[in-house]
Amino acid sequence: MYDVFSLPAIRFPEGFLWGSATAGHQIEGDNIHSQAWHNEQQPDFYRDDPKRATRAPSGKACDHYRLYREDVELLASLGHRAYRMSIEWSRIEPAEGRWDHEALAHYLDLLERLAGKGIHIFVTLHHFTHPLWFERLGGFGVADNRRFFERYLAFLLPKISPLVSGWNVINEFNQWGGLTAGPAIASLKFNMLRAHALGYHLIKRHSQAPVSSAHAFVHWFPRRFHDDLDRRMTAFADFATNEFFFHALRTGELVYPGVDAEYDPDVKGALDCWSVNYYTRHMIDARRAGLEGPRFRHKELRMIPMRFYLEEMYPEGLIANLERLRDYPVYITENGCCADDDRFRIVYLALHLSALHEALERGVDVRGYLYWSLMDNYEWTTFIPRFGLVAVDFQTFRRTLKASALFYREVIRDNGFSGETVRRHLDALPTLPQDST
Ligand code: IFM
Repeated sequence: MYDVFSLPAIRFPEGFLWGSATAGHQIEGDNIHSQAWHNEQQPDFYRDDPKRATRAPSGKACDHYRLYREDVELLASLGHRAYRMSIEWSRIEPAEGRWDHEALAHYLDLLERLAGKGIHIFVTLHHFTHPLWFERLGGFGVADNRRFFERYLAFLLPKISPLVSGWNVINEFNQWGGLTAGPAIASLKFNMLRAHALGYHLIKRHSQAPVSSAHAFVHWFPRRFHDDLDRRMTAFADFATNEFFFHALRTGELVYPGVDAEYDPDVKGALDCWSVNYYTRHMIDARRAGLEGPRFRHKELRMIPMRFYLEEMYPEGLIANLERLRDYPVYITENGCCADDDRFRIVYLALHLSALHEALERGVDVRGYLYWSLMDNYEWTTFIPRFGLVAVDFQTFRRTLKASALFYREVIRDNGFSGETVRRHLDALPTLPQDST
């Protein structure tokens, strides 16, 4: 364990943007026209969990669609100056070509309230979910379907642009398909790069605010550091999930293992900043079919009562990876942990913010940090991983501040912190149970 009480005092640059992030489907509730909602109703949804111990449908999630006014007040009371949220395409266009003006008015009211509090708003235009009708047409898997996304953006962007201070066209598509090579996955990734570029150029017609797509930056490392095969496969994993994306946006070259490279001038330079979501590191084992290794046994501590892929904390990964992104300003658009013991979140925050500061000192132009997530929410198939600074009771939807929210509020107020700040909010270091599953 690190000694977070002895961390040296750090201060971030003047004007550094502090805040938090959420996504529509994970907090709003009743997102009934989306493909995700539809999938959650199918018996097949429980195939990996026949006893329904961990999986659950999103249902009312945090009931944020109803409680958004209170949530804006909450954000402001916690001192957040920036907020990343997504707009649900399936609410705005529930049936093909039919616009729901009430849903649009809802989002405009939310954006106006946030702006009224002086909060810098980052909007994600596609955060994993889209209308069921679009999914049934093949979604982004069909290249020609980009025209539906284009039509939606052409409707939405002029209306919301004056209120938006930063854009993510698509969330984390760089990880889709995992560590597979070959034509099917390459074609999906190329489609997504082109959908990103389409969004980028459309936004530019309406907005001066910086545009990117949020990149899930996974830090891969070899199971056996001396082993050539593990190291080569680690390089492959890094290319398949990270580098293909950076390379395409920098050069316009769409390169992926198993297919001929393509060149698309619209993709080249289609970004104003890097938008980085960073959580943990992941082990690569060349001798396993899926390549993903286990965790180090001595680090198999459980932060929540289920196996979860985001449990191996590695703050240094922020430094190593951000150093690869020196050519544009960087926003951390997600970073967080899902421990039940909130004290661990304070440790996680203290270490990751220290690492982030070190990346700044090494010359990376980091402009802001958005913690994932403002509140406990729906983690796609389950409510068990709790990422929130604010606890949500999923029966009553009551919000309760955690100690980490107060720690983070002080970090924001002081534009930095020291080991002393940590001590004021953390009575003792957390202990985590060893994996027993
Ligand atoms: O909850 C997700 C989010 O939707 C995308 N990034 C990772 C988070 C934690 O798993």
